[in-house]
Amino acid sequence: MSVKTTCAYCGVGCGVLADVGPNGVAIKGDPDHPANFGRLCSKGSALGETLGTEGRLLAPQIGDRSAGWDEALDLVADKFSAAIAEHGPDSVAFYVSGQLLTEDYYVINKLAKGFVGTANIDTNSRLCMASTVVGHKRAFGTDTVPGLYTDLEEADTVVLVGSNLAWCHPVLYQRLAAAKAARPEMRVINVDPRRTATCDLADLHLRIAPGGDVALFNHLLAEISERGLVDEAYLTEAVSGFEAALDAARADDVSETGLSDADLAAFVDLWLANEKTVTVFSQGVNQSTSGVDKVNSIINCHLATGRIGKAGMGPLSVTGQPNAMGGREVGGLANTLACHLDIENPDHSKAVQDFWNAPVMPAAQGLKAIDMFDAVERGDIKALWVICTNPAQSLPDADRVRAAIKGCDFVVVSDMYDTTDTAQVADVVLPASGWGEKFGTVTNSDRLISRQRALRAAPGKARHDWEIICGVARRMGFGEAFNYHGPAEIFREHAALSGIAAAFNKDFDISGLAEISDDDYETFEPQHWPVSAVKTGGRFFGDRKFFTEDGRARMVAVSHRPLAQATDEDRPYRLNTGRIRDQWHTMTRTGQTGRLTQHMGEPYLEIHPEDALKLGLAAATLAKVDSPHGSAILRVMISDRVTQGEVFAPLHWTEDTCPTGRVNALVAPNVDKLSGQPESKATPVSISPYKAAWYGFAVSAQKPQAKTDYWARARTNAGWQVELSHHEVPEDWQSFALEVFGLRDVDIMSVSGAKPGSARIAFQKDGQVLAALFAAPTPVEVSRQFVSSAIGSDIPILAGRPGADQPDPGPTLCACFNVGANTILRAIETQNLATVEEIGSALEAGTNCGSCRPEISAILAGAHLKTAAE
Ligand SMILES: Nc1nc2c(c(=O)[nH]1)N[C@H]1C(S)=C(S)[C@@H](COP(=O)(O)OP(=O)(O)OC[C@H]3O[C@@H](n4cnc5c(=O)[nH]c(N)nc54)[C@H](O)[C@@H]3O)O[C@H]1N2
Ligand SMILES: Nc1nc2c(c(=O)[nH]1)N[C@H]1C(S)=C(S)[C@@H](COP(=O)(O)OP(=O)(O)OC[C@H]3O[C@@H](n4cnc5c(=O)[nH]c(N)nc54)[C@H](O)[C@@H]3O)O[C@H]1N2
Ligand code: SF4
Ligand SMILES: [Mo]
Repeated sequence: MSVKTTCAYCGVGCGVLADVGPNGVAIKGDPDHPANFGRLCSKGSALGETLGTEGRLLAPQIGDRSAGWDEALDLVADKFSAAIAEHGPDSVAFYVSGQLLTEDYYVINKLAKGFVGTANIDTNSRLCMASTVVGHKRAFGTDTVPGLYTDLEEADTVVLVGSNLAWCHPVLYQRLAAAKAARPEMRVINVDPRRTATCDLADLHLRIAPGGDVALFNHLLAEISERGLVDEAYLTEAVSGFEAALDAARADDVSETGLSDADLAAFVDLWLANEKTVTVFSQGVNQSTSGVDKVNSIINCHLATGRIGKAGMGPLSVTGQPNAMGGREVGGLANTLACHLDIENPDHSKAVQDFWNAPVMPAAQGLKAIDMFDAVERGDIKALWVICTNPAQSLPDADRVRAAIKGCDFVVVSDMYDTTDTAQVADVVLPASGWGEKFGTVTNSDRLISRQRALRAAPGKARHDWEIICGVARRMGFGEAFNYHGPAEIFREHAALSGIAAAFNKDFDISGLAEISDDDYETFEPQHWPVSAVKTGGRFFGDRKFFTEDGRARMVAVSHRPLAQATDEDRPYRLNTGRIRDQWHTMTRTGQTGRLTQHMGEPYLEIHPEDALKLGLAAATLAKVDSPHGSAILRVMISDRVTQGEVFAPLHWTEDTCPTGRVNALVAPNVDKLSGQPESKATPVSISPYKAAWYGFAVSAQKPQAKTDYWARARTNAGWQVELSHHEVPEDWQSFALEVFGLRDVDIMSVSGAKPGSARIAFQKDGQVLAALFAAPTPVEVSRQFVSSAIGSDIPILAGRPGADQPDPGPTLCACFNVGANTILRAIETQNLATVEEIGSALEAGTNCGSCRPEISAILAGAHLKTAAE
């Protein structure tokens, strides 16, 4: 049976065909889905491998014990009701997620805003899309994404700003790559301080100074005017604020971009050469103390030239999470109301209250994420419910946030796992169903609503989020409003409410779906909103009408502001953070499959060669990174992909996978004053070598446990691996290793290593390797691939690498066909391969999901450089 569903991860929102068979779930891209037309990236293709129930929370947890649902839900309802009765509705808070389905998201907002009567409900979208939401509202009057994905393909110039599309929106990147291959005259510009995989497609890479984006787009606006390319007729008819925006732009200092005159001129020329220009932006723009201004500086240029609302042009904010857009529709943020209505507008509030038949509505906006956890820390929040997100890990100043949550009187977490940093400090953990078990709708970056469908029942007693929320709501006495039979009923209610919102001149109108039958909801095909009697699908603003009071778009006068904190002698490096190709956030799901952990199995600090030299950091050693908020220990990756003075670290590691790799322990909680979104990419830090007495690498069939200063654990195809390091050499390697592996009664294959700090030990039973540890005073040089694949076999593992007849494949690049970097390099050299396509034909690498193609291309470029130098 093939089930049509939507991918669990990014905002591209790819359609998936899942074939549920006796031996597991086979995943394919849905050829008919308008987001991906059959493509999937490495994460999407591996969805079937993440459905295991190992480690899943199977029953509600109260403290350290399992409990029944009635007891747990009664407790949650009682604690929330008691706090509200004693301290008022604003003494409770909800912190939710852009990974909830629209139906879940709608009911939790209805509960908080309409029935508890608090706007203290915020979401991880605060860390993600909040700046765009405010920027859109300032420019358009509503939070509207004007264009469609097809605009990217039709554009002649595509500018990517603060967006590593190749790794973070891989299928959209592939659509762009295919369009560029078909029309090589298309130009791509990448604006990013780092040289990322996305540069593979770029004709021009602007290595902008962190935070320099407003100055860049202000320069562009000034040049648009200077060169007489302002669309005067468009401005007269449809836009206000041009003069002030231009004055501010002219007054700005372009040197803040850190770019050369030649780069700036090339950028302006390319932007202006083609009317069909799309500017794509994401976290390099949003996660900034100037985030909202960055968004408006981009939109200003599109408005000044009238390049919006038509095919192949416009600003395009790509959303991160699968339902970031849906969250905006239901009014998931503390400063928004359902269906793009305004929480502080009494008429809007009254309309929603009447529709919900709700007892109370909050009069003002609630606490935004950072303020919410400050209030938790102060003890102002007496009961907190965290759903589908892990704030103790993903918020800035994460150690402090974790302590605040721990100190809160009553904390509930709804998650699929109870091992998350937040669940670990909660009073009650409720088992939620996850992707493949739950069903409802999500909306992607181009307003496409698609269905997620269940492939199987949730394990144990896990329940759907909407069921859990309604269970609590009923127990709090709000039964009538929360007696839903299923997601279809919730969807219909949401769609009906959107019709009421539309009467207030709002864009989000899906009232055409308000009477969708259960059957039609079941078979619902992906559809772009709006869906109403007036308009269905398509672009916005082609009619030159905006959702402001006077119907005109607004250009906003913005000026460059420096980053919140300057680097100085004590903290001379700027820490940039972001994502890697094959992991999703805190890895609770992508970390379940060895296939995805083989690309990058450990957190790292990317640092420029000159800086590494200055600091005495050798490749693959460990660095200690400090900020006033906390510290981290990270593997040193020396590379000129980052510029001097800037370092980059990925955000995915947690207490459970690498306790010293939690980068948010370092990140300062500075926020954009308008959006409340934190500047997660620009914290000043100091860096020093971590003084390791030894380094280790271990593999085992069972999950290893370590107590060393540094450890990073990941799944492999045959079990687990752990990287280790400590400031002291263990007294006895053998007992140390047995403790790490939790083994007893095993055969010791051999022990060697006369030098202090070095050892090679393997344990086996019945001739099969169960575990092995390699330790050395310098970073361990065994082949990770070989060693981890030896688990469960009788291969002589202690050699640490394959025999001469079986060359070491090196770190996995192609996750689909398990092809390593060394294999690719060897094939290039021995078979004289010159293109990514030729490598694909020879090795299959890069021929399925294509996520690794930019990296294969980088290896090719490196190999050719080497040949040229020889
Ligand atoms: N593989 C993978 N894909 C994902 C996710 C994931 O966890 N893993 N998460 C999803 C989510 S929720 C999101 S929000 C998206 C995020 O998608 P992206 O925004 O593409 O990802 P990031 O890596 O956070 O940051 C993008 C880039 O911003 C750059 N940057 C930093 N500072 C500046 C600056 O001042 N100006 C400019 N112009 N650029 C800057 C960084 O160097 C980085 O390369 O990815 C989604 N897709
Ligand atoms: N330094 C730094 N920090 C960042 C960022 C950055 O770029 N740099 N990016 C920020 C951004 S853009 C984002 S979006 C956040 C993401 O940060 P988080 O939202 O904290 O990260 P996730 O790992 O996605 O958390 C989702 C949780 O929900 C659980 N879960 C999955 N499905 C379900 C479900 O159906 N129901 C329930 N109840 N639980 C479920 C998962 O097991 C997981 O624990 O991180 C932010 N933090
Ligand atoms: S690009 Fe990858 S992660 Fe994003 S929705 Fe598509 S398959 Fe899923
Ligand atoms: Mo995000």
